[in-house]
Amino acid sequence: MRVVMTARSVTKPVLALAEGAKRIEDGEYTHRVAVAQKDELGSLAAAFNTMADGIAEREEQIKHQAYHDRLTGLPNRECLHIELEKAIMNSPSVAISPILLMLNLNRFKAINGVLGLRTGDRLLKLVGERLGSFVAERSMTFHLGGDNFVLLFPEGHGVEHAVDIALKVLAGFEEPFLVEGSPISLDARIGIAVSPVHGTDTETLIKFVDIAAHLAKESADNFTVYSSQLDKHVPRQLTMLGELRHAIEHGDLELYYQPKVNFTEGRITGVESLVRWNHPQHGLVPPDDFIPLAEQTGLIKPLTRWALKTAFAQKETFHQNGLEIQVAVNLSARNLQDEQLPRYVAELLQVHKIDPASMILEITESAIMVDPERSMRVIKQLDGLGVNISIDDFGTGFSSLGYLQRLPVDELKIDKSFVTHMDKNSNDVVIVRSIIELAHNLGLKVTAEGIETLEIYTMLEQLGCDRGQGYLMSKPLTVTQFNQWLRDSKLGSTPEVL
Ligand code: G
Ligand code: G
Ligand code: MN
Repeated sequence: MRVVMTARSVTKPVLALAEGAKRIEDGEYTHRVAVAQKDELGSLAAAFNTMADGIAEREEQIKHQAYHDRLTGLPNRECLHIELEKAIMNSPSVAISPILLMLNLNRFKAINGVLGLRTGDRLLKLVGERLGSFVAERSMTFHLGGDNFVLLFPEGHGVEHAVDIALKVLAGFEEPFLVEGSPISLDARIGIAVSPVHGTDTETLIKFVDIAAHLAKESADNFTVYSSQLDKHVPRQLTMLGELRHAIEHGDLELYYQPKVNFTEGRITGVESLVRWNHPQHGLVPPDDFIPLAEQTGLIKPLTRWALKTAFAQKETFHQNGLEIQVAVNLSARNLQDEQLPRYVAELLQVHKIDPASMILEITESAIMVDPERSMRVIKQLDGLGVNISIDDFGTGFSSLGYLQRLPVDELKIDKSFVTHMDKNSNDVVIVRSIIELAHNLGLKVTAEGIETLEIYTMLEQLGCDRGQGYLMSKPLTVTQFNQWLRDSKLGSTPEVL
């Protein structure tokens, strides 16, 4: 009897500790091990809980550093991208849309030079604080580094509203800043870009507000509204929008397929599908020219459904021809907010009688970060169907490892920016090697994209990379071209075909 008691009072706390360790491994740091005993196990549990706190705190710090400027503590450029993306997606109408103001300080370099870097730093902190007093609820100040600040008003009301804000901010800068008792006047200049008149996507708006801010530096006025391209840009986008809708409905889009080689087997075991638009006047339009537009206008939903439908049907045809290859489809940020998507995918799996694991859905890190909770729900449902999930452009986003662990991911795709110059840049090799190790430690497959030379192919093979994709093997091809390529290439032989 006594023996049993002792065994129990040891196993239970040990089990509690093991459970705690498992949770930490899964990226959950808030769990506390409850072991009340006053013996060694009790102290071990206490030490364990302190360790969990430490890890949680460090993860918070790392996350904070990734998204905040170190000097002012304000959200940084990465954060601006995410917040602007959110603001664009959530803008309720054309009349209520994001406004961006970018503020630069004229001759700030000279101030730094004359008064010293410490005073310069002190001033930048004060500028950040003063800007904070102009942002009401739901608007934000960002510090992009140096003397470069951005104000984002997610629910703006057009150009006049933006100018109104700029004038208020400029008036606020007429009051000198006090540094160690001395008043210092700063010459603030503001650039303005407003959605949707100047652009409807994150990249464009940030680019245009930057141009406007540069113009403001040279200008007699101390603010400039972006405009030079306005007249050319907007009508073109509107025409494109109508044409794109037509293209989705009438089949002017086409899926191209880029082979993915399996390094161990030395043959093609997958393809990534990439959409192209056969435009009646402009010829073949690359996705970078219309995917952002589709993403900002809701057209991405029918576009992605079209891509999924086409890729799944193609997968069935490959299978009927005895070709067992995994087919990848790209999803956009907005698709991860679409809670109907998993059901659509489930239907396609059923209609085409496809082995779910032979389909792989590529999502980018930044897409997940737009609304992590909702994305997670959609991704988990997709995973529940048995389809594979891949993180695209891996290494370019800022998702924490905690997220990665909680997502049901099957593959990481190393962004081509790390791969394409691996032969000349040893930093790239370090990054690529670390991503491969990280993936393998998490039990994931790794694909390297952007392989353009045999040298890089060999390096990746030696680093233990699982799969590769790039112009060395082939650029994206039409189905007909792909089938032909597969017959001609020595990478094409599949056991099923032989
Ligand atoms: O094929 P490149 O082929 O130029 O593709 C450029 C970009 O467009 C890539 O980032 C790719 O992920 C994206 N893209 C290509 N096809 C699709 C698609 O069907 N859906 C989505 N959402 N993005 C795509
Ligand atoms: O979805 P993703 O962003 O991963 O899209 C892949 C993109 O990479 C497509 O635009 C495709 O055309 C492009 N691509 C594929 N192979 C190579 C390559 O070897 N070099 C370069 N520069 N681009 C490539
Ligand atoms: Mn991709």
